[in-house]
Amino acid sequence: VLSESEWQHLLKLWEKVEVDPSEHGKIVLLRLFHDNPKTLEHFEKFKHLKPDELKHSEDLKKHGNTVFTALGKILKKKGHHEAELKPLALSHATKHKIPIQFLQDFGSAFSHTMAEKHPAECGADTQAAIKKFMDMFCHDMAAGYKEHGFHG
Ligand code: CLN
Repeated sequence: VLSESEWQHLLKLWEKVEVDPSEHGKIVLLRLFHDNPKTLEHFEKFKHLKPDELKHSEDLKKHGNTVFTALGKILKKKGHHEAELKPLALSHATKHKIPIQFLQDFGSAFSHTMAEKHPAECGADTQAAIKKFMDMFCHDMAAGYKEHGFHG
């Protein structure tokens, strides 16, 4: 459970993200694909692109926007995100078949990117809050996965 001040740190950071969600999403996804190339294999639409094509892909920006818009909606619920997580757990478990480990890797890529891009809004307290938030997200997604019989 996150404290009110931890949520406030995250919401303050998110104001920076919302200035350009597609660019933030793209940078985090590129970092994730680099750190764990297996994550890229799950994307039919990206896995055949060469590194340089991926880097300049408008479609990746579009997907970055999709992911970060969803993540922002979840974050703003400050833990009361059952309704937002339900469809995500369903699609990522049964359609995309994404192991929970990949969601954790996404959390690391997200946290590192934020620390690099927004050092002023991303001190030790905020980084700890990001970790708590992503742990909560992964925990709740894993619970959703189990309901669909996926033990990724
Ligand atoms: Fe994801 C599609 C949100 C992490 C792989 N993902 C979507 C959609 C989201 C979304 C909204 C579109 C609707 C849907 O299918 O459902 N993804 C998120 C959020 C996170 C996330 C939020 C993390 C916080 N997703 C992941 C990864 C995983 C992945 C851990 C691999 C690398 S990052 N997601 C997918 C795939 C799709 C998808 C393969 C389908 C993309 C497509 O072909 O359109």
